[in-house]
Amino acid sequence: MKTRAAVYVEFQKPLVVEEIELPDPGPSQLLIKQFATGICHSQLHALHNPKTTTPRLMGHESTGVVVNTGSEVTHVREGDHVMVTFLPRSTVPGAKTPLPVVKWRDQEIHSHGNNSTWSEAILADANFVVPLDKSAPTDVTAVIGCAVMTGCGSVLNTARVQAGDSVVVIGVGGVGLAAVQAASNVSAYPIVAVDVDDEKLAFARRFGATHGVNSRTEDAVTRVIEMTGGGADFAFDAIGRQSTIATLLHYVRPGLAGYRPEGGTAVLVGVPRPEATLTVWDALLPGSKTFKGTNGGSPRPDHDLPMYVRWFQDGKLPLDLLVSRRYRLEQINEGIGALERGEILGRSIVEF
Ligand code: CND
Ligand code: ZN
Repeated sequence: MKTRAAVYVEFQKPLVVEEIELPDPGPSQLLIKQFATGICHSQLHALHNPKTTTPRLMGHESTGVVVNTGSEVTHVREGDHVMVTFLPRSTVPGAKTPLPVVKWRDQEIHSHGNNSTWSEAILADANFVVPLDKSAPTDVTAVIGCAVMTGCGSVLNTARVQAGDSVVVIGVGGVGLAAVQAASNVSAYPIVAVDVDDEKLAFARRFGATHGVNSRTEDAVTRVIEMTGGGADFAFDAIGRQSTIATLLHYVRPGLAGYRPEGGTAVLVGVPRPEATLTVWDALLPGSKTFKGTNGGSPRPDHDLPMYVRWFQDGKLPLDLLVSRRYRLEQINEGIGALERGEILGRSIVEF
């Protein structure tokens, strides 16, 4: 079928919205007519990476309704509402998911990752599609597939933060705010948001941050060490810049031999540049600290994504606050530009 998508045609040039052609679903695939999709900072990294080949389709979180399924798809049916994510529901080591061959201007066009959701309709493998209860709204839930899964999952699954643990989240954008909310939901304390923007720090309080530190005007590491009495149990870098990676372990408390030998844990959530480095000597070794990465919040999508929908429905995850701006597909470059300039509180979405 023919549909309209945002196509990244040429390096560093604005995307164009044009017709693409999707093949019929293969046995494990399904055709989804989309409701909404999120604009994640990871897409900006990809757009600015000279290694990203063009033409290419982008986007990795969305909601939609199933309009057609392949013969092997059993967990959802035509008419079901679904969430699309970028990590698989199940993995057979070594096995590869076949990507659909999508055509644009009569040539084959590549998908960025397992799905490309900046499109009115998509063909996705069933492994990346999770049912969305029909009682849930179909717009704000579009950010569950990445921002929420990654941010909340990094706290719940990767770090396993417990009640009373102290947490610092550096960078409170779409992903960082979800991390703050998950920390709040497990009763972590204090929950310190660190950002370069006072408005974003104030916004983070609405997701459960108990303190805010502007790292542009204060020495954030020193402030967090003071607030937490020696360093946080957990620090999350939800930006991934060289400067934030380099300081991340300094926010975390050292272990104390003979008292509490294990140090705190730093989790890298933001996507770093491939050449990013970490100096391990003073930051890691003497304090017996742990440094971890997280791929999408170490999720089990079938379990985690519906849980986040229930959190929203129970008032424990304000997705209607997290989604602060809405665009049409034709405005995709406006949305990308606004995120780039740091103008988006939380996350923006494209509605179809
Ligand atoms: P978004 O742009 O919404 O948020 C970034 C936040 O960081 C904003 O609030 C900024 O004001 C703030 N900020 C920028 N520079 C600094 C600084 N030097 N110190 C403190 N704060 C700063 O981004 P997002 O939430 O969409 O994405 C955040 C990161 O997470 C980004 O690197 C993205 O690629 C990554 C990510 C990782 C994964 C994963 O699987 N690990 C999945 N999705 C996104
Ligand atoms: Zn993302």
